[in-house]
Amino acid sequence: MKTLHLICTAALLAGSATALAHGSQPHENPANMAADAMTVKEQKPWGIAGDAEAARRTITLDMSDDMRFTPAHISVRLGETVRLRVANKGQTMHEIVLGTPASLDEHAQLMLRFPTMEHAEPYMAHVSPGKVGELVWNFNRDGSFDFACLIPGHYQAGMRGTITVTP
Ligand SMILES: [Cu+2]
Repeated sequence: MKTLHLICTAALLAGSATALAHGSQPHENPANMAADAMTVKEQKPWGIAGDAEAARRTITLDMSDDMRFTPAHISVRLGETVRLRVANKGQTMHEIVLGTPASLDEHAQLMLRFPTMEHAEPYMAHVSPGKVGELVWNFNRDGSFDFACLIPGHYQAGMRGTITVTP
């Protein structure tokens, strides 16, 4: 069941990559409609893409080659739109991906199986060594969530953190 779902997800990702490569017929290709739909804000269990103008607070996280986020825990208020600035203090590529433990586990397994897989969503930021990345997220669901670096090996080495969203 799990395996089947992973394969389907990979097929979907491959399909949309192909659509982007051959995007000359915007209204005839159902795959292009899927690509268009990706620009619409999608509600996730851990929140929704935020508007930069709505961000009243910036939280800065450091990412390091010892596979740690600092801080490894952040707290936000329900409904808050936060700008997350992620500074890569290391010599290798790192990323931050927000999610639930289950969504991150699943995504990490995909990354292991398809290491060159391109992924880009509003709830993630890939940051080159020495650079600072940013994402804006609206935490409109309360609960406990996770963030992680899903680069193969990093997640498995414990490059994760937690987010508490309180009403
Ligand atoms: Cu990393």
